[in-house]
Amino acid sequence: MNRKQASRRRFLIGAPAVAAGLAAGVIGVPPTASGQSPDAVPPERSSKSRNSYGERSRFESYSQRRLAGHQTRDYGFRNPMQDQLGIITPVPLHYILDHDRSLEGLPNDPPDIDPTTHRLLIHGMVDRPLMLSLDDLKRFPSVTRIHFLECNANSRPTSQSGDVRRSAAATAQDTHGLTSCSYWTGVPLPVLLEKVGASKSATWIMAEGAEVPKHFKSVPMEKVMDDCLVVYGQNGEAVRPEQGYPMRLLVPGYEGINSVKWLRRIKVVDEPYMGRAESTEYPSLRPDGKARWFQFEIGPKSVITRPSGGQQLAGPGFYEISGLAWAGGGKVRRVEVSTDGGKTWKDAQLQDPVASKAHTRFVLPWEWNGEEATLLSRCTDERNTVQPTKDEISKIYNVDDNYYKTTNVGMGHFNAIQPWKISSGGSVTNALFT
Ligand SMILES: Nc1nc2c(c(=O)[nH]1)N[C@H]1C(S)=C(S)[C@@H](COP(=O)(O)O)O[C@H]1N2
Ligand SMILES: [Mo]
Repeated sequence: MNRKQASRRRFLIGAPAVAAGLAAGVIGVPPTASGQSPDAVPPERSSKSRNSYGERSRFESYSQRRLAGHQTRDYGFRNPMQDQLGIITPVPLHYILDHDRSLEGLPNDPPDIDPTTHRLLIHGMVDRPLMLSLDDLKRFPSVTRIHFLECNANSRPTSQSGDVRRSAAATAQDTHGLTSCSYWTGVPLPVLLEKVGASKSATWIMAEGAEVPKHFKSVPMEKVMDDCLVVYGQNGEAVRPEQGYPMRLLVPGYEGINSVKWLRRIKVVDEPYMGRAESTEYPSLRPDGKARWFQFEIGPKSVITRPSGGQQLAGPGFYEISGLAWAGGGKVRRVEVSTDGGKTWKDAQLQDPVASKAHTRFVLPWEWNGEEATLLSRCTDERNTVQPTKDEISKIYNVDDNYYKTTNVGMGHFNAIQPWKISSGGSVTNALFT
């Protein structure tokens, strides 16, 4: 073993013990621990009743961040993905996106739904309309699957006031925090549609939520029959209120707006309903007036979460570059990482499990020499579709770089390769629009 390998080994072994001692946001190689012993036994504190719902350590402080300058009629929170380990988003940190609550003069809290009185109606072009309680739903055969959700506005380069997505100071939470990934439990929708005897000539469903503004969305029947679920479980417990308690539609790999929360009605129909979600707002508009319509599937995307914007490298030496990749079209096949601004690329290692339409953790060992560097990651999905650069997206939209500085128009599905710039002093900044 040469000296480099030896120090790397010490890092890997020593890391968990010393990580807690590092200042928040600082990442790097811990000092050698030879000749030292672990700290004394920590002080005991009286703790909460053992019967209560647990809490994390009081020393952990990462949290969701309220959406600033998003559409005023939307309310939500971004996920602190730069602090997340593995691929499952802790339920209390899952991003949130709710429409129209302020328009209706409603509080921002999710609707307070009693599961014993909540019902899901399945009707329309069916032989036997059905009214299901949560208990009824739980009597159907269930599946549990890992899937991400992502708002089509995630990473979108608009800059309403207070929005830092275009600034050098943006963190991964700012640029990519409107996506999260959970282990969902529920019933395949085709099973329920067979039970009601859905007509063979039906081509769409319309799904509606139970909240006062009654968000609704049309979903093509082909997608429904492929992999849609009605879920009631999230990471081993009931779907939490913000995510749609007691049940939500889950449309894996499609933009989040399809996954209707607080699901109370599914109507089997033969055309899309052309509500706001399909007509006026969600198509991605080009400056020349043309729009991409019915673009539901999330393209291949990735982001390095460590090191990422706002973090500070402790000094030259060994780092594990780590990030998340995902694709609405299936599994992530490959993630490449560049540490020299795109001149050369290396294959990152994909950590198990690599699930379909799920966040996938990638890692790459890296020796930082202390010079300026730009880190990039590029995802390829199982169909061999490759994550585009910003310039490739510009071509599709027929825009130049000035467009990004001024536009407040929604350019949804923005999945450009994200560059993080590392200064010689070790600070990490957003280099996408700066
Ligand atoms: N009933 C209902 N469902 C909804 C919404 C909503 O406002 N009401 N927002 C949609 C949008 S735009 C997104 S991105 C996802 C967000 O899901 P989450 O809040 O669980 O992250 O839910 C979708 N489902
Ligand atoms: Mo969304």
